Amino acid sequence: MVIALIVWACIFHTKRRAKAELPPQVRYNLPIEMLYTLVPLVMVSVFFFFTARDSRDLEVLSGAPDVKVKVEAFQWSWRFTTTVDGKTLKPVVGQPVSDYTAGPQLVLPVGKKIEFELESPDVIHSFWVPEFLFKRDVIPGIPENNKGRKFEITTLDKPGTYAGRCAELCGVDHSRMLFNVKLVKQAEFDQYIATQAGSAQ
Ligand SMILES: [Cu+2]
Repeated sequence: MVIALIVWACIFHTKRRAKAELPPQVRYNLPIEMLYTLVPLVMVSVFFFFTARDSRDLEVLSGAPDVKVKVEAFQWSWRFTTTVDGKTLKPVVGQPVSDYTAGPQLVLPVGKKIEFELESPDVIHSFWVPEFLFKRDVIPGIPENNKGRKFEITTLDKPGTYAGRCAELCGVDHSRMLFNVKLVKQAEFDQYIATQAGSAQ
């Protein structure tokens, strides 16, 4: 359509050039100038409102999560350290893999509040479990106990194994920085804790 209009303009509007008449001028047209000032202003304000509201909600920490998980992202895998009822389990450490089911597995109970604390010793990574509809950059150098490295979510109500990945290009094996989150019922989670507790540090 654009090409057709260009061709049409080239063919039918070349002869008039000789007349050198100015087209209708719209400078100092107050209604139009107000319109193109106010419309973008309103649009940006609306976007800003929803962004500010949602980013505030996403940063809320209840301070009373059911499970705490320390997530260490490194080139190129993950280390998960789970703490439940004051008990810290042995960390789960992964290696670069090409299938998320082969990556490190984070076991969590369904429908519970989980507080994640993110840490990176090297470059920026991004913790992403697509099914959770949540993603957060793992930025090195944020001091401990800083709110910027924590977030809280409530896990899905559906047991299953969910793919997780790094969502920030972080080096040669970025695409193999895969992991999985296994959501289980509370009873099964308790059992998991019991089996892991023996090797707790
Ligand atoms: Cu990464």
